[in-house]
This record gives sequence, C-alpha cells and structure tokens, in this order.
Amino acid sequence: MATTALTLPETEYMLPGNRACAGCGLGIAFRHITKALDGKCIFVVPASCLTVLGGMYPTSSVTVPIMNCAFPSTAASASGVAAGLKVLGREDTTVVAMAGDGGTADIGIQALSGAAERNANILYICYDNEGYMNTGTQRSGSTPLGAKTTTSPALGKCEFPKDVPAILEAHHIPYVATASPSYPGDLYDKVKKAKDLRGTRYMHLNAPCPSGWQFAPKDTVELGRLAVETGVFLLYEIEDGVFRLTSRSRALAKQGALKPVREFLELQGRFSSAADAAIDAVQEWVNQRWKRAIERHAE
Ligand SMILES: Cc1ncc(C[n+]2csc(CCOP(=O)(O)OP(=O)(O)O)c2C)c(N)n1
Ligand code: SF4
Repeated sequence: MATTALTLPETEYMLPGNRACAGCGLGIAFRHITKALDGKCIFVVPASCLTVLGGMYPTSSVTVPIMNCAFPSTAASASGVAAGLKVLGREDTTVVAMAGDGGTADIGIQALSGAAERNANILYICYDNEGYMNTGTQRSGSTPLGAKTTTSPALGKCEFPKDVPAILEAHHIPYVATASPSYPGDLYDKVKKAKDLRGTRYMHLNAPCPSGWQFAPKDTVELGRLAVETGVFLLYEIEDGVFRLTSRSRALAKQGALKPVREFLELQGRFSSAADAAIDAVQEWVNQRWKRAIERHAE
C-alpha cells in the first residue's frame, strides 16, 4: 500500500533546527529521504545548500554521516565509498550521492555518467532548486526558461532546462525516478524501492526554494504541488526501462486536465519580468512533455 503523510514513520534523523532558509524544500525532502533509508546510509555531498543544512564540523543537524567531497567528484567519491563498504561486507548501508542541480547537471555530470556507465552501487539524488542557490542564485543548466537569476537578469534565462533524468535513462541503469517534497508518501516509497535495488539508481527531486524563486516560505508545499498540477514537474519512475507516471501525475493523466503554467509562474518573483512569449513557450514545452509521458505510461 502506498505511504501517505499520515503513515510515514515517526523516527527522525534530522535534529530540530538547521541552517537552511525557512521553508526550504530540500530540508523537507531530506527529512523523508533519511526516514526511508532507516538512517542506515552514508551521504556524499559536494558544496551546496545541503552542506549548509548538514552543518559544519564538529556540529551537525543530522544523525547520519555526511562526507563532503570535491565539487565535480560526487558520484566518483560515492563509488569509492561503496567499494570500500563492499570490502568490509557492509553492503546493507546505502551510499547516497546527493547534490544540487549545479553540482549534477553541470559540474558533476562527467563523474555521474561514468558511475552510471559502470553501474556503480550508489543511489544518486539530485535536488533541483533550479540554480546555484547557495552562492546567491546563479543560472544553472537546470534553470527554467524565463527565470531571472543574477546571471540571467532582465528578461530571464533564454534556454530550456536540461532533462537530466532522460540523460540517466540513456545509461540503462536499473532505476530512474522523480519526486517532490510536496508528495512525501511518493518520495518515501521511491527512496525505499531504490534502497532495495543494486547498481546505480538516480532520483531527481523538485526542490522549491523560497529565496531563489522568490516566494513566501509558508508556500513551499503549495508551490511543489502546483509544479505537478501544471505539469511543469512530472512524477514518474522508470524501472528496468518501463516508464510509469506515479502519484498525482498518474491521477492527472486519468483526469486529463493540467492547470495552466501561468498559475505556477505568477507566484514566483523570478518570473515577474518574463514576457508573454516566454510563458507561452513554457506552456508549449509542458504540453509536449505531457503528451509524450502519457504515450509512454504503462499501467
Ligand atoms: C570548486 C568550487 N567551485 C565553486 C564553489 C562555490 N560554490 C559553493 S556552493 C555553490 C553552488 C552550488 O549549486 P548547486 O549544486 O546547484 O547547489 P545549491 O547551492 O543550489 O544547493 C558554489 C558555486 C566551491 N565551493 N567549490
Ligand atoms: S537558498 Fe533555497 S535551497 Fe538553499 S537553503 Fe535557502 S531555500 Fe533552501
């Protein structure tokens, strides 16, 4: 049976209080990820908001080990930790490489591709807050078209974001999934499933970021829901090559009605100067992706 917010386990691996901004979507997701891993995990993390959330040695806001690594090496470093655990006969500990979209889609993609091609025994999670947020909101390969950042000022970014899960799918790894902190049961179930698989597993998380996207911290969960309700972010999994929409995206595929993307974009200051043509282009991009997802969806 699918897990819901009411049936999530009560054990916590995050201590009260951390250095992330109020309303940080990454923080909510990290809480549910550690629950799904039963705290039996080692995180390998490059410079990012997650290093800030984790805290600076010798203090920490979490009760699981986090190893910091060089920016481009996340997947390679995690592969090494997994190889070490294998030698020690401790393969029941999940090695999680976890990085932002800058650290994944841009800086770490070479090491990630290498690890996936070798089918290294790691779970790689990209939390996608759609920019280099820890250093004050610079544009990344995952920033959406029309979004203002400090390096795409005025009218916003002119390019569409990279489809990183599709790049990972092309490596023929056992498991690729997307998830959102606004759908914690779906997120929890996917991490649990990934935990019990072997080889390279890739998860792409939508991580609403009040500071970089410019919305009120109280609206994080609502923003994550609207990303899914408008089809800007799709919830799905690809298991041994079989694609399935999950959770709310699956229900929307049956009902056949997405909300207009404008309802999601207009709540965020970063789109305040986006031209109508840019919003129309995003809507068309969503329509095409949604059509392809429905065609691929296997019941
Ligand atoms: C080699 C190196 N280059 C640059 C930096 C500065 N830096 C620290 S965090 C960060 C942004 C990372 O962006 P992303 O991976 O998207 O994670 P987020 O900050 O959004 O959580 C940068 C550029 C660094 N620490 N090390
Ligand atoms: S900048 Fe965004 S992702 Fe980073 S801690 Fe703040 S809310 Fe979270």
